Amino acid sequence: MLDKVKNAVSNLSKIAVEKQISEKELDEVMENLTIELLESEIPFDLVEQISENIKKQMIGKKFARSDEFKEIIKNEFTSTIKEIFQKVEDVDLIKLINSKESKPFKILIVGINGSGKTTTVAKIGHLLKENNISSVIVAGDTFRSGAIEQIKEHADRLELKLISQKYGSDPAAVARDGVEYSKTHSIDAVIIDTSGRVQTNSNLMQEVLKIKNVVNPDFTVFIGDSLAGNDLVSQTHEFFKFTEFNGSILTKVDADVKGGAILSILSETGKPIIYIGTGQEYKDLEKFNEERFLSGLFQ
Ligand SMILES: Nc1nc2c(ncn2[C@@H]2O[C@H](COP(=O)(O)OP(=O)(O)OP(=O)(O)O)[C@@H](O)[C@H]2O)c(=O)[nH]1
Ligand SMILES: [Mg+2]
Repeated sequence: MLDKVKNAVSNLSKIAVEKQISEKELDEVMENLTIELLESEIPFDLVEQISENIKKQMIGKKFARSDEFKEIIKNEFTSTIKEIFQKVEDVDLIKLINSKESKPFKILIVGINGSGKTTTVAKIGHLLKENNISSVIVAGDTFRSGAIEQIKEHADRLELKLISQKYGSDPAAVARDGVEYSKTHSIDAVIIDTSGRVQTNSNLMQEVLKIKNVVNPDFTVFIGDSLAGNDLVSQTHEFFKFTEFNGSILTKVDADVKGGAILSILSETGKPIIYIGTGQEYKDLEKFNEERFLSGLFQ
């Protein structure tokens, strides 16, 4: 992860140890570093902040060893990223569900089309089952053709009850059915899938808001495709504005991710990444590990 960042750091350290670096030279070097950091999809604000801090510590200094300079960069990255992590609350979905007294715990899944919502709904159903939490799935995508069959297949494979209506029906009504069913059958959790949308598609955004108003979810999860790169920043921003989601799940992290997107989501919203999707199987849902993310940056 973040190979580009590693290269930038190592190039920069070669220059600095050769001679004492002037402000002008430093500017040039930092500009290159900035470009490389942006290419690794680290959000602009953070790149600026990191670059400024490194510059302050660098001007006029001559380093005895290249390691010394690498340390400065590493420390600067680590402390900036740790600061972001510290602002984000730590959420354990399983604990949240178990601590809710009145059943069911309602989970609403939102995100743009193809981001991995339906797959993640199934993964969550599987995870809850493993934790002895009963759940039903709501086929809240009544819009895209094939969506109901797709989620039915997952529900059947997981042996979970699916609440659905026909195509074109009101997703908020289907979600309400799911909640009512759960109440009468003492089900612990309801997982509500929704239709994919582009973040500017206001009709679909209104649809999500209606579901929110009708069922009053306990936890709204934004599903972000980690391969969406910089577009993920604007998606996150738009969805957060409309839905005020409580946390996100980043999918497709098993693919070649540049990594900066993870920081975008956290710094944009201050809301936690509760899981990451690491494959297409039900078991491929892992807790996001901050320490592992950080240590991966400077392996
Ligand atoms: N490799 C990998 N593929 C994933 C992951 N999550 C989802 N996918 C794949 O991404 C594709 C889209 O997933 P869906 O779950 O259908 O996405 P969606 O958001 O429900 O899409 P729409 O219903 O069209 O809005 C599928 O081929 C999934 O198998 C993941 O964590 N890793
Ligand atoms: Mg779907």
